[in-house]
Amino acid sequence: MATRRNVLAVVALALATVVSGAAPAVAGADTDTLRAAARGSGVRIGTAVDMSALASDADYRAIVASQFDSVTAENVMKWEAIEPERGRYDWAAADRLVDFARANGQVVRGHTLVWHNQNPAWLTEDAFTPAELRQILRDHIKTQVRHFKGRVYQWDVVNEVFNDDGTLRDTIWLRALGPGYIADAFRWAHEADPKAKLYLNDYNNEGVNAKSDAYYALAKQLRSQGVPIHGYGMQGHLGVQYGFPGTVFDNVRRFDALGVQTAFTEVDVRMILPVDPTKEQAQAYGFSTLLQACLLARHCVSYTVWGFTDRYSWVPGVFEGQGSATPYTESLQPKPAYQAIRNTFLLAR
Ligand code: 9MR
Repeated sequence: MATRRNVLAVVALALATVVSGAAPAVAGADTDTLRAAARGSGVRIGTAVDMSALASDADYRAIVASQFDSVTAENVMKWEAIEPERGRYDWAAADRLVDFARANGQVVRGHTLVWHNQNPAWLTEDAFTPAELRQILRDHIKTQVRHFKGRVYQWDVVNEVFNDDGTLRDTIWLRALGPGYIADAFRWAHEADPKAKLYLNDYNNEGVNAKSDAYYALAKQLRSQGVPIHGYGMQGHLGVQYGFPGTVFDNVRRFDALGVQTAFTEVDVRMILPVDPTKEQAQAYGFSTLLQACLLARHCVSYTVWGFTDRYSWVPGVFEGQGSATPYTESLQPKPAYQAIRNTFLLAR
């Protein structure tokens, strides 16, 4: 693909472009939006969508529709939202997102089928036997994936199943079912929609480290056993105060070599407030670093920001004194990070 051949130029030029803020000229091309800049790159540009903002905020809605060609439900496809009581499914909000995406020519990433967080009380508070839990997990995965069959193109099948040291996270699933629950989850999802691409997904797994080593080993093992796992998702929750992992491309490349797709699934780059121009430039560099790794890889297919505006970002509510983590300000003005994402796509043309 021509785009991927040209992409080496990105590495050399992106930093200078990010710093100068100048957009590279692309003759005759509509490059006004992120989505237009990404066209032909082989990488989808996505955002997480807050469904109450989508319903109530027309400016927010217009940006989702115009700037992105992929969407992820920030919350409404999680277990507590989808199956609030055992066997009673509520598709309304998730269906609204899927319909919105279809109307705007966008694909949908499904997030998420198995997680230790945002589960309904009936699931976590009742004492089920291992056999019951296995049945519950199977029913949930099959019902949810079947409902969205053909409308959700990628699923985060298991989310955050490893600790940072590479050991498996202690969850109700691991305790009751043992590590085999991961392979089972992929098999059940695949049975329900054989065409959907099925992903592992986590945070702090962007560079080469103990956690991403564990994922690499798991992906290799599952592939060798014929388990239908197709993708490795890196959330990309970064912070300018920590610097950025230098081995992201090395990491992505080893999954490339396994024949596994990769995606950046929840990118945001927070900072300690107040905002200043240096932090904003560092932030732009962080966004662009992950996108460069994706553009350089053969099988990196999407890059999603976890909310595009500070108006609705999850960050200030969780990290006290931090914020400004997204590419648009609260008043929906694009930041240097926005320009950096756009320019990085344009440089890869
Ligand atoms: O952005 C989501 C926020 O609105 C929820 O309150 C939170 C609850 O855990 O989940 C946030 O999204 C998370 C995502 O689903 C998985 N990776 C980490 C994200 C940020 O916490």
